[in-house]
Amino acid sequence: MLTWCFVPLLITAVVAGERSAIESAEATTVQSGANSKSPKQSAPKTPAPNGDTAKAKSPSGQSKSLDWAEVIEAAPDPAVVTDAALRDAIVKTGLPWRVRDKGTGIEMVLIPPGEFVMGKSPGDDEASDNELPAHEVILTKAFYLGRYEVTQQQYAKVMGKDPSRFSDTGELAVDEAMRSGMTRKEAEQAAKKKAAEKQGVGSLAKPVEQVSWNDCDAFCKKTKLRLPTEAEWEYACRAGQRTPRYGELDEIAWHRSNSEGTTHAVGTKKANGFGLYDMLGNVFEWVNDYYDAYSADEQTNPQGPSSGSNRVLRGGSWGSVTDFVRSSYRNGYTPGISHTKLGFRALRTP
Ligand SMILES: [Ca+2]
Repeated sequence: MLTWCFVPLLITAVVAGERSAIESAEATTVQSGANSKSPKQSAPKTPAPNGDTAKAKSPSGQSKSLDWAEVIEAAPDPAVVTDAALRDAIVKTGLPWRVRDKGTGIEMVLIPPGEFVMGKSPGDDEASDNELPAHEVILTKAFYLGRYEVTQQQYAKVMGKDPSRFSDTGELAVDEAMRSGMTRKEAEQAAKKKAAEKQGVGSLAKPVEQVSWNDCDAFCKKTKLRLPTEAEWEYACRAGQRTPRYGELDEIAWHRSNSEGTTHAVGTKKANGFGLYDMLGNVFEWVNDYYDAYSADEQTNPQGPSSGSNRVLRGGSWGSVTDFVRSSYRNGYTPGISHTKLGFRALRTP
């Protein structure tokens, strides 16, 4: 695993560049260099058996059950969670690894407690000043995080509508049909028919976009889910890695140079070491925290600033230049704004 190294801090105010409205908000920053720690390790334990049960046994023999979820796979799959230390940390929680939230159908994986260095990765020359100072973060509680970005179908099921532009039922599809000579009514009917034919696949498996932070908050309040904190998001994204990205960019992420100007179905790029897809790219993900500069202090279960005007966006999008598509990249944006580059991922406390 990676070793801890110490880094001096420096804080520099940076003014956002003039790109598009969202892209300019993608660059308000701070930074440092640092190192790594992976989740605390323990000796390998015998994993709980896979199975369709609502319980998993911890190494101590304790069973924990979840009344809100169905278990898809009790123990972490070594082909997905390839790092033995991460698998041990997952098993040690006594909680099932891969579950489905009964209320929304959202598939989630268990992220175990651990420690990591949050902020600029060592030697990351694409990092901005707002990723500094890198600082130690301790997360003491396990949580379940959506394996994929929330999809259009999942969002519509809860909120009664799909605001996404890149959708067979969205305004873009209707606009295009009208340009080919259909009336609005005909275009809307055609879009609806196409969506029904592609139930669960195609554009319905694309991430929801054109959602504001407020929209995501409303979704969470209706579902007993919540947005991850900024620290939970980065810890989950890194999956024990201290590198700028958890894999080779084009293999893991849809971004400006490979997306052809649109979102893509979730889970079509390679997952990270926790089995999470599209943490980088596809749509930016709103997290719960207000946006502000980092502190150098070690923090335990940080919740972000207690007040502020902007909320944090993470991970870059289908429209982002490559330096935004990194594990430590961050920016703040007004919580009422929606955009085709903005979506989210849901978290559930066990
Ligand atoms: Ca994403």
